[in-house]
Amino acid sequence: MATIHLQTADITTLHVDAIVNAANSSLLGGGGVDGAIHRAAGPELLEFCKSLNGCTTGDAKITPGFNLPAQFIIHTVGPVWKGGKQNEAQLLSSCYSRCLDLAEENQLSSIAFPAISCGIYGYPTDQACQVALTAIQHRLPQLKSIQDIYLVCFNEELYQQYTHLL
Ligand code: AR6
Repeated sequence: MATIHLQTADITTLHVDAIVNAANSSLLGGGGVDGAIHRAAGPELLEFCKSLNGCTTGDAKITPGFNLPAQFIIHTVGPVWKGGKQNEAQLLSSCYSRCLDLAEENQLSSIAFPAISCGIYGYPTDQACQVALTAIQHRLPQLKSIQDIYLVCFNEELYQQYTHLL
């Protein structure tokens, strides 16, 4: 059974098989963690992403990590928070699930998630952490290659939320 770890870090520095990017549907870069990942991975990432034809909300696509210590980047598109009645929870859950699918398909053993949708997309942190944990815990029994799942807390509030829930 895979282990869930809480990690306070800049996700771009992690030596894991894959880091997850909270991207937008163009997959062509942006602010927040997306901007940090593109800066750290280098311009080859943008060139590669141009061939992917974007990504729909709740889905994910994998690329090499280029200059990152992580071997792969799994780009997922979280929902924009619109009050909670626009299927946001299901879409956010799908992001975590699809990222785990891609990690398994590529036989990866470690994956690190940022708090998808919790920045620019405005998802309330407490609810997003609950959705993330439920989605991951639901999948734990079926995971074969994944051994370590890192929930990366970029700020203290996130760390407190996850600690409270775990
Ligand atoms: N390492 C780990 N976590 C980080 C880092 C980092 N280096 N930088 C930010 N975070 P956000 P979203 C946290 O806004 O809400 C982009 O423009 C941050 O504190 O990056 O899904 C995309 O292109 C927050 O908890 O992603 C999209 O347009 C979490 O990562 C849009 O933002 C997610 O915040 C996506 O918005």
